[in-house]
Amino acid sequence: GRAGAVAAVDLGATSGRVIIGHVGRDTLHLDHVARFANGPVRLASGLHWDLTGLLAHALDGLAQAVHAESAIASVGIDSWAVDYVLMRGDRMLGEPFHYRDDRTAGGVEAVHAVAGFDELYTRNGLQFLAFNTLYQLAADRRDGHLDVADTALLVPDALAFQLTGSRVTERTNASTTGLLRVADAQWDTELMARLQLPAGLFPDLVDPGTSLGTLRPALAEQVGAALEVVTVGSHDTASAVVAIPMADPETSAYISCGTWGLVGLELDKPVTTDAARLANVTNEGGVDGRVRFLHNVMGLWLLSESVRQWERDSGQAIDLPTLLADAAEVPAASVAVFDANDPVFLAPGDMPGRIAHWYRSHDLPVPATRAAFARAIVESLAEAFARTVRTVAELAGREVDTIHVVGGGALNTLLCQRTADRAGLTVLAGPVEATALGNVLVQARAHGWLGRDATLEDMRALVSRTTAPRRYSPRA
Ligand code: LFR
Repeated sequence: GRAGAVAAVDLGATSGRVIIGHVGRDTLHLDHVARFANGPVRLASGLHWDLTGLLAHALDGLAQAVHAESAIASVGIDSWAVDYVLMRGDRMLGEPFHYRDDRTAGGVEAVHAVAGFDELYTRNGLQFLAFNTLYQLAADRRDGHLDVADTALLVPDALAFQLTGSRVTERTNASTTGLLRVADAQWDTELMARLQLPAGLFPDLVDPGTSLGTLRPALAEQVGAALEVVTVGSHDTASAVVAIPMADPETSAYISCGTWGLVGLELDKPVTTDAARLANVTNEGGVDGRVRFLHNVMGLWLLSESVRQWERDSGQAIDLPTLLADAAEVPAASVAVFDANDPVFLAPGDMPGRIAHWYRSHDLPVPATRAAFARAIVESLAEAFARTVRTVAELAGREVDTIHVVGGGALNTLLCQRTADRAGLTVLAGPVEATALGNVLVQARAHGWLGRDATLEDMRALVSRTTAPRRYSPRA
């Protein structure tokens, strides 16, 4: 069958990458061509993206990709959700805020004074997260930024605009703004009016797999090819879910585990019952209109941010595999579980200090060594994962027998095993690169390489044939 090559630009919490995907009916293979830093920048105004720097790195990476593989047909961009750049005409009004900036507390109050969480949940189906776009926009409105902006572009859409000049809003990412109706995945213009957000602030919605045209001529020259830009599940989690090799979504749960642990199910229809709202479970929009019924658990952020603090303290690099091997030797029963969902862990900074404070304020012993800390983090994540799988299954009325773990967390054997143990369910770990795979698969389908009517199930079957998951059986 026909196969071809596409490029993925994936912007994650610590790095951005440019990856080539070779995709066809029997082919699915990634080549990593470029990696660059993507940490938040602390400007005087708060925590920001460096979107301009990322654009330059992405262009360099695409030039390298074209150099390595001249037949690249298109590029797709994904990143984390909710963040956006304000524009006036073609001009960016400053670097976008990073969602871990704490300016949104006032935004939450302002929004809830107009529409309470119960009402919001029936309209948009989203779990409460203080950084959701609508709260960030309320903070911007308070600070006067919306007086000069005419458009807001979600981050992957903002990069696509820089590349092509096309202004769109990709639908899976739009579903995380709080401004999309869960019932029909269209803009909630009535809510926007009540929140005094300008009508048409976000451009028209498009689905994954839509062509946005080719690179602007100057950029095509720089990259060495007039690449087409194609939308993908531009919310990284939406792309990751595309590539989860679920044999049967009815009996499978998943954990997209990187910086965050997104724990949930794929559904055909949203569940916005009182019980789902009280459990704070979200209904985000997936590729092909599927629903990502999930809850955000803090994820490996707890570990990576702890490691960063210990490295700052000691001035020495910490080897993560060694730390995790030491953690595996610490008896599970010797560490207490903490609440991995506590919002005190959201902001960057001294993570071991905040975890120690959590233990002390709950009258529980603070882990005595770094290995014990790491073990406590793994146990607490595994417990939150297992509990959340039970919750989402119960809320959706499903019998789950398998948990798929994808993303970087699939490499963490201790976490996978302890999740299996605490859930009493089989864990299938991998692929690690689910997000990039989902990105390139959706582009390949748009090009007709998988058959135009290829379904998510067809794409997942291809993932199954080309990557072997690692199995963890629950232990007593
Ligand atoms: C994961 C993710 C989550 C979203 C969080 C913030 O990278 O996209 O799905 O809730 O980041 O945007």
